[in-house]
Amino acid sequence: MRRILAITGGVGGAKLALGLARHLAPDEVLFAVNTGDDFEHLGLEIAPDLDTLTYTLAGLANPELGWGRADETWNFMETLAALGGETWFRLGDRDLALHVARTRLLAAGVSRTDATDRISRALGIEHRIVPMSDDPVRTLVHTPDGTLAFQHYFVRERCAPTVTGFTFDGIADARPNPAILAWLETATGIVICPSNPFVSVDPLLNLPGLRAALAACPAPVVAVSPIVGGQAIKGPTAKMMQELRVPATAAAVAAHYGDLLDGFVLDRQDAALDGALRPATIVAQTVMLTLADRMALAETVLDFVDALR
Ligand code: FO1
Repeated sequence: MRRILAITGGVGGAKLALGLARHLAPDEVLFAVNTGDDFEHLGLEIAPDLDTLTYTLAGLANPELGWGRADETWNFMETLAALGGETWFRLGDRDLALHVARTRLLAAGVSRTDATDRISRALGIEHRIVPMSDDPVRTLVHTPDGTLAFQHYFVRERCAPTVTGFTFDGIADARPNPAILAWLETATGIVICPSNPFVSVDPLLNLPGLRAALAACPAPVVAVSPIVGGQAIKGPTAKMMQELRVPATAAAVAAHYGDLLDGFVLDRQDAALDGALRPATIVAQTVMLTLADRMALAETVLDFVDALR
């Protein structure tokens, strides 16, 4: 039996996560999700990466936007705009209900882990999704003009400012989710989904003790490159790498994870790097346009993990 820990951030990670969920039973995979993107907005607790994975696994994700819900309507936003409210971060009518539900659970003293469980179960998800920590961690984006909260950089400023670095506010006092540490005791593989290494995966790896726990776990760690042929499939990963003066290449992503990795999955476009990196490599089609692509990549990754055991 497999026991996979899948580490995931936003849209790209959720695609592979869906493929993994189609191959693995609920007791064979734990999805550990970045919460550095979380913020409080309009009085609501928003957890974008948890939301994206939750909607994806529930079959409710908005395929055009990549975030939020399918079949969305925007009456709340339009009404808020008419009242002169803040509309740079769009909350659809259906999506809004999830944030209200989460906010009420957290206000009642329910942990983020239990709130996530309750919401995902209510949406019919059998696989387990856990926030990386029950403690708040906030990704801050440093730019030459000052520091921005992550969603202000990402959504409000549309990733336009030049990035000089990131910090994860609260991380020193945040404990890794105990469910993740417990899972590692019996894990047979760790998969880092094709999420942004700097803002989606690093918050998790920087939680006190978590990187060491991953390294100490005998299961192989395999990452899937979010960079294909020098470009990010989605989002600002390549732009960030250029601004951080790191080459925007799959090789640089593998180097970023360093000795944590036992295996690295390259896209066909980067086949020239196969065998030329420190971890073991395989070449696959990592661009996931269809459900079949997601399932095929998940199967390839799971076979690679098994081969490295
Ligand atoms: N991303 C946007 O680009 N614009 C939005 O208005 C927006 C709203 C939004 C609401 C709820 C939610 O869970 C996510 C939302 N996102 C939006 C996505 C998002 O914040 C980012 O894609 C992630 O933080 C990056 O992983």
